[in-house]
Amino acid sequence: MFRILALVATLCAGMTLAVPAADACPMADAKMAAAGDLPKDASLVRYSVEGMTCGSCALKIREVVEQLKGVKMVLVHMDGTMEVAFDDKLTNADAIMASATTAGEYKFKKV
Ligand SMILES: [Cu+2]
Repeated sequence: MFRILALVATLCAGMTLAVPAADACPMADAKMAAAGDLPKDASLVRYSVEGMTCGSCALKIREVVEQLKGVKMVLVHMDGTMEVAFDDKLTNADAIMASATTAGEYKFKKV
């Protein structure tokens, strides 16, 4: 039990933003994906993301972008970056950014 609590604390501490102690870390039970998990046969685009304040922001953006046809995988990192693997026959970097913008008050820039 203590090991699980320690792991959750580590995940929260790894995020760049301070989470109020009373709030549960929203990323605690989210599977942490790494860039190495991106599909090799897809095109890859990377964006900077402004305006994320917590793990829920990252999850919300990911859920929106994942809906876009042609998107294969979305990684939103709390350091303010997003990586998207996509099929370039079905979508493109501009369409991905346009869909991400509908997630809320976030600013995306291709990097
Ligand atoms: Cu948030």
